[in-house]
Amino acid sequence: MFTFGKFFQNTKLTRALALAPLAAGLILGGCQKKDASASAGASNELHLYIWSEYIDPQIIKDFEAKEHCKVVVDLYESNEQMMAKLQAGGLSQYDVVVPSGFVLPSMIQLGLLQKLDHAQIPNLKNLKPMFQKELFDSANVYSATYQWGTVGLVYNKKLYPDFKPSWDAVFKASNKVSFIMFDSEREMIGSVLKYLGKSANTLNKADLEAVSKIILAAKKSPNFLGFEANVGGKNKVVAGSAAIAFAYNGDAVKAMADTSGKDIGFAVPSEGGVMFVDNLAIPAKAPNAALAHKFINYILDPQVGARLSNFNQYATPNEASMPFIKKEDLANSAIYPDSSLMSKLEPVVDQGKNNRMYEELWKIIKSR
Ligand code: N2P
Repeated sequence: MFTFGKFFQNTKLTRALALAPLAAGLILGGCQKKDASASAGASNELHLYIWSEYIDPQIIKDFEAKEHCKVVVDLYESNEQMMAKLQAGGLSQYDVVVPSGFVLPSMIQLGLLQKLDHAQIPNLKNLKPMFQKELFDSANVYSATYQWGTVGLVYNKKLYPDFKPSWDAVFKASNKVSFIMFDSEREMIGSVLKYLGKSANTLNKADLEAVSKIILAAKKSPNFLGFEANVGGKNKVVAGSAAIAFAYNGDAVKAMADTSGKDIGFAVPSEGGVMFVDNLAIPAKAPNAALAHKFINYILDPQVGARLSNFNQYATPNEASMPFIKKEDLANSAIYPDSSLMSKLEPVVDQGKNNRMYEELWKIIKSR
């Protein structure tokens, strides 16, 4: 069980070990060169490939100080972008990636990830039981949950004073406000399916056709400003260059706090929406898997996990972090959905070979 005493003891112990004047080849820390075949310069570096705006920079600094290493951060804006990069040489460039649960099975199947060594991640036990046995990767064989959240609409109250929490706020043809749709295949399609009262994971052809009709009609609107992934739409709404956009909840809630006075709002529409569970994972050919395991274990520390969620304003999957989460965030249903919102949320799940149906639909949506 976690106690402050143990936390400080461990920290001291780690420092003492790292500073001990041992011969370089005998040091047990994670940052030293441990394998002669490791690529040059990778010996004391962790290459983290993560969504933009998804980690407190201080967490990275603290990890660097603890492990006497350098963390090199590269950013992506969507699961699709991350997977394409891994498949185009990135597999041996990154030590840690952060995929959503619904792409994990495909990544595992494609051989993009390596199994986690649980002996090196004792903090896995801190995850809430539901995340230790989650839908996407039961028993955390390849992944450890990072954060979870929802997709909804972020809007600028000055540009959209009569906003109502419905997907109609975007899709009603008579709307006169500028809008941005989401460049995230499954989450965009899934959100429109919820608008139609369908499962976000349906494979029913007629339902999928109805989705493409709605999105293609919206694309023709003079108010459509394009597709943006991750924080792209949120940034335009904050800047006042778009009235409304699809956004992940944490990014929008954080924007509301960071830009107070700019009148930003967020809601998951009343018809319901999709949720995601993001995970830490190690690419199959990671140059520094030992340090990657240390990083994952560090993130799962109760205090560090709380710091992560308190900064990001995404929900923590870490039970041991709960006592350290800001009270006002715990009470905020946009971060920790209450039971009425929860009943309207559906996690996007992998559909195996049938993922192809969404891919084909998405190609049509993007190309027309
Ligand atoms: C933070 C990234 C949110 C993650 N900007 C969505 N899966």
